[in-house]
Amino acid sequence: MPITLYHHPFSRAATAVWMLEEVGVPYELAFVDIMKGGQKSADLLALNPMGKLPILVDGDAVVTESAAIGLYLADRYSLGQLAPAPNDPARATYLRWSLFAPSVIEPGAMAKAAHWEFKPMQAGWGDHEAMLHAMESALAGREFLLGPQFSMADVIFGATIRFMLRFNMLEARPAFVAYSKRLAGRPALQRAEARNLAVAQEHGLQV
Ligand SMILES: N[C@@H](CCC(=O)N[C@@H](CS)C(=O)NCC(=O)O)C(=O)O
Repeated sequence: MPITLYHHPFSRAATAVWMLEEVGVPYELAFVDIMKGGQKSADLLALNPMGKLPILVDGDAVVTESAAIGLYLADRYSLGQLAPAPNDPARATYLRWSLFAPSVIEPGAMAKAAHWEFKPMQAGWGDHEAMLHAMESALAGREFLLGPQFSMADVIFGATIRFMLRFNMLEARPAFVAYSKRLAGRPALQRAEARNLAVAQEHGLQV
């Protein structure tokens, strides 16, 4: 049975398509009209009580949370390639930046954009300048987060950077812009963008 991704092209599910294209397993997309609240249907709430996309179903496995979907797919279908094996020291760097994206960059950028009041010592995403510096240090002198080796961490971390740059939620520092351009050269990302666009057109969505 192929993997099913509950999907809308203007959601984080678009990144999950990139993840699936990188691992190269067969999958099908189940369109969910998030504008009409399809993600809050009883069937989908049973899969994700948050009522959000993306949701990936692979046999008996149900995975939600974009980063978890990427980590799951890489471990399950590309261990030793897109995911360093558990006994590989590179796994530490891999996990570190994969989790940094949803736990620090996403709330950190949102906090800045929405002018949240918070104490950096108490908020898990901390000080904004420190976050930017940490991100730059992760990329300094490297083609990808693990060096020359592209990994699923680049999809997770990179998709977050690309989204934030696109919507002016992240300072366009040279390291981020250059990394984003390197990622744009990934054939799997190009296939994913074409597939997301095709779904948008099929459903008459304005791109
Ligand atoms: N932390 C979740 C966030 C998921 C999320 O916020 N999804 C949005 C689309 S990008 C959604 O489904 N929004 C519809 C809603 O909240 O009703 C993840 O990384 O997957």
